[in-house]
Amino acid sequence: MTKPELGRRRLFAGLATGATALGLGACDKLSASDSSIRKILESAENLTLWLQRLLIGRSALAREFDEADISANFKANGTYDPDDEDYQALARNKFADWRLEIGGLVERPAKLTLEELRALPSRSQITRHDCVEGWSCIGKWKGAQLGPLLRQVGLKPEARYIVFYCGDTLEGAKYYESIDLVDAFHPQTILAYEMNGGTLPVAYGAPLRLRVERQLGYKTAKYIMRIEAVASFAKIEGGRGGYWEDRGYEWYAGI
Ligand SMILES: Nc1nc2c(c(=O)[nH]1)N[C@H]1C(S)=C(S)[C@@H](COP(=O)(O)O)O[C@H]1N2
Ligand SMILES: [Mo]
Repeated sequence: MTKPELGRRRLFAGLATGATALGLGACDKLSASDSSIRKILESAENLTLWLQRLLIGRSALAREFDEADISANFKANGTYDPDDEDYQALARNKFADWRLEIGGLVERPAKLTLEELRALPSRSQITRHDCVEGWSCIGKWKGAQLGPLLRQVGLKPEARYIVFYCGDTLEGAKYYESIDLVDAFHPQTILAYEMNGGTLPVAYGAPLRLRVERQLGYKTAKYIMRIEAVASFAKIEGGRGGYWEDRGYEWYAGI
């Protein structure tokens, strides 16, 4: 996979130069009134998305590793023990009462138990998790592939994004995330219920977390409670498609 990596590095170098040319440091916050600068940055983000899809391909796999590469201590980040009452009640009962709700623009809304999820087409993968903070860990994940599950519930033609609603609250807001249908139907996009050969621990998102392997860690929603197919995420929470996106991170976090 050297070729895409080269392309990617060159691309990011180009984008970084673009941001510098605009006189923006990494930590500069854009005010809502800086709409022209915002538009340039947003078009740069779209460029990242489309160039990556062009260079790397819509279904190319993220690199997979060997058992020997698995990190001895996978860092738990963000929420690692939700203190939300409803989550705690579910955890106390070992998630026996937990159901994954699937709704929105689907033909057959569903509520699935963990048992039912485990019976769906699954995939195991050893991948590297890259956090935007600059650390990486390698872990082994097993879960239900999102694509077949979406086919089972039947997406309506207007559906363009899949939104994941989580059970944890960070500074007063529930965590949530979204991906487009290219990533949703990618073979490595799984709803993971196992990590490193055992049941997914609470610290890593029990009972179910998203693995989307060609994007940064913040896209990998932990503590998933509900999935919704939508035409647009403009009216959800802050309107930018995710908890961290609403606070300034890019919606497309390709790596
Ligand atoms: N529900 C939820 N999902 C989340 C987060 C969170 O705080 N809450 N943090 C994100 C971030 S920034 C990272 S790097 C990864 C961390 O996953 P880990 O704890 O398995 O390392 O989860 C992501 N998904
Ligand atoms: Mo992260």
